[in-house]
Amino acid sequence: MTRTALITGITGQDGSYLAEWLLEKNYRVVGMVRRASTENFERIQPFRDRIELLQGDLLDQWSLVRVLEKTQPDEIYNLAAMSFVPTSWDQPTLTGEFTGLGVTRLLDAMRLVCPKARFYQASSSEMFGKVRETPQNENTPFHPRSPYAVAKVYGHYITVNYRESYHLFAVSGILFNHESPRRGLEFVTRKISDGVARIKQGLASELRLGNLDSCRDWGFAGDYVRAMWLMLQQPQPSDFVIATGQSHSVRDFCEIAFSHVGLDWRKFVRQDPRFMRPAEVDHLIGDASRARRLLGWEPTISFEALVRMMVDADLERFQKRKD
Ligand code: NAP
Ligand code: F7E
Repeated sequence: MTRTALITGITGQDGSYLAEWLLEKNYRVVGMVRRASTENFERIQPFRDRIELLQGDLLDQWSLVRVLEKTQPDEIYNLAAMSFVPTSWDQPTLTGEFTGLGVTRLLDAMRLVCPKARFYQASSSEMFGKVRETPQNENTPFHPRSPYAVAKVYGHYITVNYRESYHLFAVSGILFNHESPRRGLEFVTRKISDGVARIKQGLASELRLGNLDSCRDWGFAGDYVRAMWLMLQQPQPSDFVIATGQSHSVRDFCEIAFSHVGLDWRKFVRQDPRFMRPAEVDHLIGDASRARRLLGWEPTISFEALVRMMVDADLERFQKRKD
């Protein structure tokens, strides 16, 4: 029988990869989108005619109830959030509404309309923040360092709480940074790959960045959406860390990205205090051994291959514009 999945945040990086993965598995895929004066469907355009879109907003409880009533999903993937960390200092309460309370609204709607569905919450390694141990696993205490991360901790615990209180199949995936050519342009990896392509094409002469020392465990988004699906196929609901187990600095990313096109990053990258954060997360590295053991999940793309993939995609984008 055809299974139905509802994805909130389908227009985002992960939503688009997850929709593709579920379509391959013959799911009926329904995406929840918020109303905008101009459609923002670039990432889902290639398979737009194979999915259904319904309007709803994490801020509006009844819109969520209506979306669930119309969809009657077997699986719900809550990927929608205000996901850019710096913006969360400028809009802390709105971030709390979307990224934190929005999770409760969706869980309550599910409890009312489809309590037998399975629910995935997009939790984040940012919750570890000022890390208490290295590497971080499912039992590492949280110390969030931004309003975004604080909201994600709330979203994480409300998911655990609804599982324990109401016996919902609700799980939280604690995903470390994952990137791709579909990453938003403001995140550091895409900012670098886009900057390298611009410089290579003669469209820019420098790239201004913030903290070059911070380290992240970066993987490929296409690999990470598989882990989301696997979590909802388990006999019992539980939470998982998803990561590569390798950490690199922003400087490392620059070095590989620039050298891939034959340039020396030191000639082009400038540090700019505008991109420094009021409180930084210095070093993240995940231990995904539980996911390897129980889900059979493995990343397939190395850090170096990821950097090259992103630079090549941006170079091609600029090349196409020229042709
Ligand atoms: P993204 O590209 O920023 O996508 C976010 C999505 O949320 C977009 O589709 C956006 O819609 C939607 N959205 C925002 N506010 C909404 C609202 N009020 N109502 C309905 N939809 C709303 O994020 P991503 O990188 O794909 O990440 C997906 C999820 O995983 C997010 O929750 C993020 O916080 C979390 N996460 C990401 C990473 C990572 O490294 N990528 C790691 C851990 C966790 P619009 O197109 O209308 O803006
Ligand atoms: O920053 C440093 C910055 O914005 C990474 C989101 O998907 O992953 C993402 O959050 C690091 C930080 O991602 C610039 O200070 C230096 O230390 O790419 P980012 P993030 O903050 O790690 C987690 C897991 C999520 O859950 C989030 O939703 O790079 N950095 N210079 C810079 N960062 C940016 N954005 N721009 C710079 O110029």
